[in-house]
Amino acid sequence: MLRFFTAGETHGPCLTAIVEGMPSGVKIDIDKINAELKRRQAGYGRGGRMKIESDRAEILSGVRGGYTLGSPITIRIENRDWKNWQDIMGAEFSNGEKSVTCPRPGHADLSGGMKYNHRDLRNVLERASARETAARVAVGALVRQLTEQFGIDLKSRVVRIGEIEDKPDVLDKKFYERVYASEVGFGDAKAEMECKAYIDKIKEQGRTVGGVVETVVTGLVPGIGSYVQYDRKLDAKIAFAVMSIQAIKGVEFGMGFEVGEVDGGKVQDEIVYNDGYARATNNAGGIEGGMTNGEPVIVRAAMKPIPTQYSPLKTVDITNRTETAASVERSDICAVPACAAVVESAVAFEIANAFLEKFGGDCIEDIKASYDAYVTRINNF
Ligand code: EPS
Repeated sequence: MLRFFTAGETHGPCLTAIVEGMPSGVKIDIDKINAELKRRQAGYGRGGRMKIESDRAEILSGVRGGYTLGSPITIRIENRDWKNWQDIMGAEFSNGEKSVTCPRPGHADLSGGMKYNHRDLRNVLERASARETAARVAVGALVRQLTEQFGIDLKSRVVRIGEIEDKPDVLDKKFYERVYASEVGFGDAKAEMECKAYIDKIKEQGRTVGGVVETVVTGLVPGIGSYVQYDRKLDAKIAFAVMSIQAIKGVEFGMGFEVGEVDGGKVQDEIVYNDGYARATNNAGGIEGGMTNGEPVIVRAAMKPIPTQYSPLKTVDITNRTETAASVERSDICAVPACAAVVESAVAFEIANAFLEKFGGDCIEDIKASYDAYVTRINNF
């Protein structure tokens, strides 16, 4: 079983992740982790922080000479902004400056302050910040280096940002090349231009904007996950992981919420046989009964607009309980393209974990033997 924890405040010295359960003998390319971190930092509408940071992963344990040892893997990402916050965020000394007492609607500020009894809401937002997703992206980029050896690939795109939608005809290699080169994560150049103008307009209004992102996983054999117990269902695990990402408000698979709008003949995917079992359509989004069915897994997530509004909303100052304007923390206008990289990483982790649950072993050789035996058996089914 794979597990991970993250630690770190957004203006602390660094973010740290510890990943437990990676088998031994997996070749790790740190450049692949750094490429995903870079992707998470990009996108039209990001705030000032991304100009300061240039996120890079450092592996402190569990990997030797480019191969996993089977022991816990520690990843560290330095916060370059720390040098500007040492006197405020130090573990041994804080001058108490930049305190926050006007909680932002939509952020963890107020409930977090009440729960942990913090009168300075900075103590909440420092950890609640989406900066933490850098650590999760590093974890996803690490563990998918195991599943990619079995032909499992993940790709993501932005479906919509606010009012602007990207409507591709086909999700082929060329389309994703355009998506990965696009500042808004769209494949269509005209929609991208419209979207950038739209984000500019939102910025002028002092507002932020959310959107919808989609991750597609290919190369999965049928039978990953299980129907026998609620907490072994792959879609449930993916939904949990994706919902746990800051600002995510909804998760759907395949046809998603539309399944409630049409009859069953238009929802269920007919089974066909061409040199192997397949589905004529993929409305299920690759998962039936909590298990992969061999079709691509399609996950979409809705991200709400980031809480900090440059034209602030109403709130209450916790020092005197009077109505006032919410505090303005440096923030992003739109972080939807970055969110696509984060969702992809969360999905990558759950896929790797479920893969190991099915083919688990302590070293890569045992996993390969188990995988090959299973593929041979189901090919004769
Ligand atoms: C983020 C870093 C943060 C924010 C943003 C995401 O850095 P800072 O607070 O120093 O500007 O830019 O987080 C939020 C807006 C939030 O509300 O969580 C990052 O690294 O992605």
